[in-house]
Amino acid sequence: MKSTKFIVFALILGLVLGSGVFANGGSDSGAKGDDKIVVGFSQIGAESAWRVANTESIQSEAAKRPNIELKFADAQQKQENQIRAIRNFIAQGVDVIAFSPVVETGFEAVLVEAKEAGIPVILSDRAVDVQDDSLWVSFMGSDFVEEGRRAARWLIEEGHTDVNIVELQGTVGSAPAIDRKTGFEEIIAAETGMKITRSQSGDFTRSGGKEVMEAFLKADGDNIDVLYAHNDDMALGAIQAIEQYGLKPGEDIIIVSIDAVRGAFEAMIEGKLNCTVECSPLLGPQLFDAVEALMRGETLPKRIVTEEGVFPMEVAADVIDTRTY
Ligand code: GYE
Repeated sequence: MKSTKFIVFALILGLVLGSGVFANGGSDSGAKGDDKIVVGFSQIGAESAWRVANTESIQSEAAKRPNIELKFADAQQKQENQIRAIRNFIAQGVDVIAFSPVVETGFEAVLVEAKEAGIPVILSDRAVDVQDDSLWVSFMGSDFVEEGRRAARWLIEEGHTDVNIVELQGTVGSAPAIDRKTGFEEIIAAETGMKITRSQSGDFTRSGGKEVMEAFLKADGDNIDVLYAHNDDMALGAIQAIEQYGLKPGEDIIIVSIDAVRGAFEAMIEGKLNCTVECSPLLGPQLFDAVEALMRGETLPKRIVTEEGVFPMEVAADVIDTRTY
């Protein structure tokens, strides 16, 4: 039923475009005989500095490669928009679909549609939770569980082991929010003095981080020793909330977050953020290397992990100029 509908739709679209989009799964960019690899990328949105840098990396890398045509869609943090974008890519007969899934679950049906249409799917940055792993060819991005562990280990190494911790979680149901919580909890489990007293989502945004931190402070102000934020943007929003509340971020409340974006280094130089764990958004080059390898008929590794470090405030001033995002 679905495939009949798809064929009818494809025929109509093919007639409208009249450009052989479906014949070679190639480009509809206009140039005759041009054999570009058409990649449909569904991005989550522009919720954080990390995401903006990730989009820039993907778009600028695509622009550098004459054999690549990128179709880019911004889902504004909504899963339904992502599903719609992926369906459009399938209807257009792109060669490869890549996307960064806003949440882990709920993508099964559309991934089956892509598979039935013979279009390989690469997961970029975030993973999906599906039974059938053959619905995607490769997942490239960070080890979020390890990032959570690194944040916790840094606190322990610095002696912050008798502390009440508040946690600002990322988007509910997203791979980084789930995994960063898991990794952090795994490490602090062995420390009886380290307790997460409050934990809520700030949706990975600066405004979300500020708002939730205000509520934490209102409820518990003097009993918060540490803030663990799943990304820098939420930590930066929380810093504002802490200052407005009359406490000193980085001193009265120790703050560790994840991403290592420029704003985090600036906050560390000002003494307001204590540590950031790196999560690189610069996935463009490896994404298009993978796309090209796939089109040459190579089998991609199922998992490509990004290499990353940890930056405490003491090194911020020395390192900031080497940061590119
Ligand atoms: O940490 C956060 C962004 O998926 C790793 O998404 C990414 C996360 C990143 O909004 O800042």
